[in-house]
Amino acid sequence: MAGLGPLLRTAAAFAILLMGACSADEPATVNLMIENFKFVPDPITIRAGDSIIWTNGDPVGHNAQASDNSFKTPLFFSDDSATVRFDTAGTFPYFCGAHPEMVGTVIVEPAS
Ligand SMILES: [Cu+2]
Repeated sequence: MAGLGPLLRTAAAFAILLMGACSADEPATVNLMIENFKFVPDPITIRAGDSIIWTNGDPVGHNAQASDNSFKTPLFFSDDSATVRFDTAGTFPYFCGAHPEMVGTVIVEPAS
C-alpha cells in the first residue's frame, strides 16, 4: 500500500482546492445584529445571491424594511431573527418599521 499514500495526498489536496473554489462563489449568509436600536454593522456589503440574517439583541421588537419596499421582514423579538436574500445588485437603504429613526444600508455587489 506504500504507493497509495502520494495518490491519496494528491486527491485530498485537490478536494481542498475544490472546496475553496466553491466556497468563494457559494451564496453566503451574513450575520447582522440589532443592538441598542442600531443595525450592526452598518453599512453592510454583500454579493448578489447572499442573504442577511438580522438577529435582535434588544428587549423590544424590531424589523427591517427597505425604503423602496423591495423587502420587509416581520417584526421579530429578543434573540429572534429574520432573513432576507438579495438577488439584485444595488444600494438599499432600510429602516425599522417600529422605530423609523433606526436606519441602515445594504450594499449588494454584483455576483462574480
Ligand atoms: Cu425597531
